[in-house]
Amino acid sequence: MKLAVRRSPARQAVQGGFSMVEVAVSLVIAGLMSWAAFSGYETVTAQQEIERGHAEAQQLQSLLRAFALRQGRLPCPDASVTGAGYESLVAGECAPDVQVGWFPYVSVGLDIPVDKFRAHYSVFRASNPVAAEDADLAVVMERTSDTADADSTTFRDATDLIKALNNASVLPVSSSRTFLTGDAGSAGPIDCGANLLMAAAYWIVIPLQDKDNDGSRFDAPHRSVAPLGLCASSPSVPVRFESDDVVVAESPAQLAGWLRRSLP
Ligand SMILES: [Ca+2]
Ligand SMILES: [Ca+2]
Ligand SMILES: [Ca+2]
Repeated sequence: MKLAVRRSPARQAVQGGFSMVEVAVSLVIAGLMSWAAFSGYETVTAQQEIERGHAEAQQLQSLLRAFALRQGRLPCPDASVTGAGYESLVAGECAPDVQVGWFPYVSVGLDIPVDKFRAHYSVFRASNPVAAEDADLAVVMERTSDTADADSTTFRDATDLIKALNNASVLPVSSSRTFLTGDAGSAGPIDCGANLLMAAAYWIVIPLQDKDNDGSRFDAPHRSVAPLGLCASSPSVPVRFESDDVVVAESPAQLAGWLRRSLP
């Protein structure tokens, strides 16, 4: 049903004038709103991406821990240039000089993600000819003098990795092994040369965007070209103007504690 509304010619003219003003005003408002909506959208997207980066990093951390518990070692990095996703093994063992590379996605049962989520990964390695003092976390080794008899459940298992982690935790922090620097806050400056904060059993860095505009998604202090550095900023580092890299890491003592709590 239609309702007919009668208007006087004068009222129609006034109404026509209002309409033009209204149109002009509403155009301006619409413009402002879409501008606000657009910039808001960009902020939300950047925030969502960072949250997704954190979620990805936590998933990799969970997989890494499960791998450690099951295998009695940490995964070997993928040292290939392009990152095919496989551990860099030689005769079934992590190649001796491989401490850092791409995260070995395929070897731990994952698909390789898109570039902005594709992580670099470093593992702590300090081999020692005395097995009881060895701290090479990427290698399975009997470190607690168990023998390979049928009754032994602790031969070359997670307890031997815990031994290696304990050995690692008493070594002085060194720039020649996987380590963390500060967070530009309470953990001190982000300075891989001057602030060797602590040894890390491993670190994982997800690059997201190229915020420091050097042509690589990885931002300082994380190196993007060979040789990759063994240094990552502390996981507590906030998102900064010049870096949105997401870091997860654990000290040897932290990972040993998690393994002890998780042992059957
Ligand atoms: Ca053992
Ligand atoms: Ca970045
Ligand atoms: Ca960069």
